[in-house]
Amino acid sequence: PAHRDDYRLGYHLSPPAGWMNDPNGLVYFRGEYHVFYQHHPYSPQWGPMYWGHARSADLVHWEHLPIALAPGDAFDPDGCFSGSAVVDGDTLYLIYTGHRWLGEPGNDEQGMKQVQCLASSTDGITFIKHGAVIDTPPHPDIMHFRDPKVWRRGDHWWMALGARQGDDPLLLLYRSRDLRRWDCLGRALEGRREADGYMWECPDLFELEGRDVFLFSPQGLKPEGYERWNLFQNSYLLGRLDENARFVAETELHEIDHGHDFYAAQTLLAPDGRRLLWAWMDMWQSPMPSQAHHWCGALTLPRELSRDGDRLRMRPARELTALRQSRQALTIGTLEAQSRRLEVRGALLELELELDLVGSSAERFGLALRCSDDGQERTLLYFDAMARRLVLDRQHSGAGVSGVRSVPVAPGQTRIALRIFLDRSSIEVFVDDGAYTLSSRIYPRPDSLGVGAFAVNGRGVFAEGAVWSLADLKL
Ligand code: DQQ
Repeated sequence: PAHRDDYRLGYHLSPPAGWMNDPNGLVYFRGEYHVFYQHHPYSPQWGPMYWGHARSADLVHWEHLPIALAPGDAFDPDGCFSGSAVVDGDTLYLIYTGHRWLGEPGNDEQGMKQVQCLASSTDGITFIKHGAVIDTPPHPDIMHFRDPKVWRRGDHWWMALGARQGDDPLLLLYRSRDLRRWDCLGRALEGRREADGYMWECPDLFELEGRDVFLFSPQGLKPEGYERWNLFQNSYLLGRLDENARFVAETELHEIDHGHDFYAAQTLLAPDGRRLLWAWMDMWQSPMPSQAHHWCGALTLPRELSRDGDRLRMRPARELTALRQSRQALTIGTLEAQSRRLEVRGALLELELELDLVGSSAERFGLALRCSDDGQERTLLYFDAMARRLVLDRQHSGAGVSGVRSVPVAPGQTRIALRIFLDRSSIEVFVDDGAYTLSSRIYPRPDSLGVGAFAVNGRGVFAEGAVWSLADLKL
């Protein structure tokens, strides 16, 4: 049987005990980054939601702080659902959804009441609740009405909210001068069940290099071909928020990460102008074997967002190089229809290398990660020449998990640049300097530490790379 700490992450945020889902209230306050998260402290299952809390001066070392919000008041009896944070003067404000079940807890059919609430703190640790500031949705048929994202624009506070009317999703906008009285500006964007899912959870709306980005987590979009993995996923549109507070989309819907476990992403604006993003590095319906050890859920590494035409790019936050310990060259060279174990071992590793497509003729070639010595476990990352795709295969990645995901490799592309972060129960792959990312949980045995390279039916060429062991901070 697995040991209690087998899946404990070394440098990713996860809850000390109990359950974690969405990142909330990402904010920079008095010289430190604060990350809050959806948290159920009493069991490793989703339940009445609390806000867990951690902070960091450098995005690498995190200090866990006391729970920031607990449900139980008249306006949030059954949960303090997702939301955001802003700083006004000396005060840190949290804006979140107060949730009440109308029937049996957990039964969506019997309905719910959701209101938007405000809380504040002057020390960044202890919060005072101020109750509901928006207590009625703009239409009586709207029951799902949640996840306020607030930001400053000109002399107003703006709020984006996810909503669902009938079976169609909505993005609502509000505006306020004082965070307390809010005017509804109406529907910034309306979706249709078929194309857009039935509810847009965790909206975020921000400007990035001259375009407006609408980031959201649609529920109810079916997997289609290589796109999407289950009914929940994380997407974005680029466009323009116009003078009438309408979001005019100028691109199609794009999935933001192409792994198995990435949901409810949110961003903050760092003091140096960078747009940083975190997501829940799990997914509703995913197997969660760490529940047996009384904890569950993790956040992704912080990522720097940038824009590349009609696409977003996500790079690991530059601060994360501080995790690097000993460096080793990664010299694989050319493999002729063979596989080879490398002189590298570890559960917490960063690997940087390039696959050279020009000299290669293999049907598939790439890396085998977190390999067990008995050949039972491995997580594969390889180029599939026929499909021209980079594939992340976790069919043999340990307890409970399965499934293959992939991203396209453009025709004419001569190299694939990879930067890979392995932690005890996760893999994050940054492809071609963040043009694509794949983030997935894996649950290999603690002794599955091997790294290999392989080429099937032909030659695989690997350019010289490097590997670092990463600090085990036991976050
Ligand atoms: N999780 C929260 C909601 C949000 C959902 C509840 C997304 O506020 O819509 O835990 O995962």
